[in-house]
Formats: sequence, structure tokens, C-alpha cells
Amino acid sequence: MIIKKYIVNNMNEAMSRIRYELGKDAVIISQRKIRKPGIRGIFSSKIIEVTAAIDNKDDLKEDMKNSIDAIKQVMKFKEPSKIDSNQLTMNKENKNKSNKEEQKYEKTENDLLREMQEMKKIMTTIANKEEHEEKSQLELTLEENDINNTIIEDILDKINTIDDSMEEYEKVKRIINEETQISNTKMQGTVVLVGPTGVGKTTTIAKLAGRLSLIEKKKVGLITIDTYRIGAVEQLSTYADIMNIPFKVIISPKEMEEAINSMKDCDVVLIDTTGRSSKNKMQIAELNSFIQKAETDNIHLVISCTTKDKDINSIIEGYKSLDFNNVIITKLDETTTYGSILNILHYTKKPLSFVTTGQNVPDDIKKITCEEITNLILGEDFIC
Ligand SMILES: Nc1nc2c(ncn2[C@@H]2O[C@H](COP(=O)(O)OP(=O)(O)OP(=O)(O)O)[C@@H](O)[C@H]2O)c(=O)[nH]1
Ligand SMILES: [Mg+2]
Repeated sequence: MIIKKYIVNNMNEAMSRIRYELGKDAVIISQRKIRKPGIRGIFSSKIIEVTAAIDNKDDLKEDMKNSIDAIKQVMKFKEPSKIDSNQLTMNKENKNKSNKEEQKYEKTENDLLREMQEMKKIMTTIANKEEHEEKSQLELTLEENDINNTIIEDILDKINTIDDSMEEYEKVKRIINEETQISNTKMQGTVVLVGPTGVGKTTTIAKLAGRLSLIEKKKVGLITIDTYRIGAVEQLSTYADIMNIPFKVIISPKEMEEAINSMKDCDVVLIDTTGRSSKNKMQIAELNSFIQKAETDNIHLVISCTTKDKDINSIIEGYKSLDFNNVIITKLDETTTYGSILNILHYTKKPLSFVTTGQNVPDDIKKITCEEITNLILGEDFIC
């Protein structure tokens, strides 16, 4: 058994260090509040000492080896019974005795079969365990947080190139920090949001409009091209009414220029688009014809944090032709692992402009720092 003490600021930190160093099977044995040693400790706030333990894998292997030895012993002991089967050919006078021997032989054979099956099970467990052990604890932590395997390999390769005096975990943080890029694109001029259906484009537009007009006191205008989905126009016009900002619906690309011109006095014009499947090239091309007319390079791909890893790539591929230059990641409140943030940023190679964290308009939207993202990705922080 391995027992380790951790001095940490909070239980969250303790949990992630324990999971990282001892693995997910570790258990907490005790926790108590202490002060930092020395005179400074008297004036500082309390910290926590957490003791955790995990079964040593070598002990486990030893146990399994012992079990196998025991089974081998049983088999050795039973082997002579097989030879006793010669007695089955005994003459008629000994028939009764022979029947008894036959039954005994059958019983021995069944026992043996059962022992063999148990042994097979133990061997499989050992094989699986060894395969599992080949992965480092770090690799398992990254996998548990749903980071894509290619990115994990990338991280593991990069670790070896960083100065050895740094702790492995700190190296990972640095690599993830470098991988994530935060956008400094300003929300001004014409801004377009695109993305798959239901990811939260319209809600995000409403949040941005609220934030810009109510908090930053900017003049905001709203345009939607989404006349496809029933209720889409009403959804945005309701927000526009509440915030008392101009709102236009356009049904063809030709109308785009005129709509934007009519909002010339606005600091920001936010354009909501129809949710389209990235696999439908015709729909994406149609969307592109609207966006071209908006004549802007302030285009944000909206993608949900809950998107499956395999789908992220196909969405990015499908939307590539729209030349989006920023990413907004939504629904962080709907997941417990945040590896998809890293996956999305890695594959888009575009900076993150906003994340959204709930359905409330305009509150549940924010800018996030690289450090906050890293903490989420490594399971040190969460959003509820
Ligand atoms: N939990 C959660 N729900 C969200 C968030 N953002 C949006 N939603 C919800 O997601 C649903 C779809 O949001 P919409 O804004 O209509 O999504 P959309 O991308 O405009 O959808 P389409 O126009 O149909 O493509 C609504 O129920 C929203 O309230 C978020 O950050 N967290
Ligand atoms: Mg919408």
C-alpha cells in the first residue's frame, strides 16, 4: 500500500493531485486543517493536510501469482486421478467398484475444468492490468478529461522537451496554456455568429447584445437571416424589444447591405444565422453567400462544449469555407469534463472569444483566461 500526505489549499486541489499522482482508485484516509509552519503560518489562513492511500500494484501482482501457484498445486494433486481411469477397464467382478471410480473421475474432471476456467480469468485480469499499467498516470488523467488521443500524444512528446527541473504536472499546464489562445478581437462593427443547430447562437447573440448595450453602453443593432426555423425571428425580436435595440430580418443576401446600412449609427451590428449541418455543403454555401455580403472578418464559430470529439473535426471542416476567425464555446455548464475545449481550440487553431455557462440572458457569458481554461481541462475547476 502507498500512503501519501498532501498539503493543499482546498479539497479540489487535493483531489486533482491525488488523482494525478495515485490514480482514481486512491482513497482519502484523513483530512485536517493546519497552519503553515513557521511564524508566517500564524498570520496566514489555514491549509489542509490530506492523507491518501492506494493498494500497491506489486502487492496485487504478488497476490495473483500466489493464486496461480495454488491452482497449479491443486492440478498437480489431481493429476493421478486421471491415471486412475485405467481402472475403468476392470473386469466384471469389480464392476460396482468401477462405477464408483467412474463417478469420482467425472467429478474430478469437472473440478479441474472449473479450476482451469478460474485460472483463465485470473490470467486475463493480469494481462489487462499490465496493459493498463503501460499507460502513465498522466496519460490516464488526460484521457479521463476527454482530451483527444492525438493531442495527448502531442503533450507527452512535448513534456520531454521541457527543462527537467519543472514538475511533470507543471509542464502539462504550461503546454496546455501555450495551446490555448484567447481572442482580442473587439466586438465592434459587423459581427457574425455561425455554427451547427442548437448550439446557442441566438442566445449568445442576445447575451452579447445585452452585455454591449446595457453594460458597455454601446449602440447595438441586430440582424437575423434565420427565417428557416419556426419561431427563430420571434426569439430574437423579443430580445431586441426588451433591450430596445433595432432589429432587421433579411431573407436574401441582396438585402444584407441595405440592412447593415440602415444601422450605420450602431457601434456593433450582431448577425444571427441559421443553424446548419456542417455535412450539408449546399446549406453552408448558401450561408456563405449571406456572410460575403456582410463584408466582415469578425466571424465567430459557435460550438458546444458537449460536442463529441469525432464530430468536432467534421464541424470544423464543414465550416472552414466560411473563414471564421474566432471561436465561442457554449454550454460549459452542461458537462463535467472540459477536454473538448482543448480539442476544439487545437483543431480550429483559432482564438477563443467567449464561453457561455448557462441559459440566462445576458449573464451567462464571459471571457476566460488561459489559466482558467487549463484548470478546467485538467479537472482542477468546474462550472455548474
Ligand atoms: N445549458 C445551457 N444552455 C444553453 C446555453 N446557450 C444556449 N442554451 C440553450 O440551448 C438551446 C438552443 O439555443 P439557441 O440559442 O436557440 O441555439 P441556436 O444555435 O440559435 O439554434 P438554431 O438557431 O436552431 O441553430 C436553448 O434552450 C438555449 O437556452 C448555455 O450556455 N448553457
Ligand atoms: Mg438560432
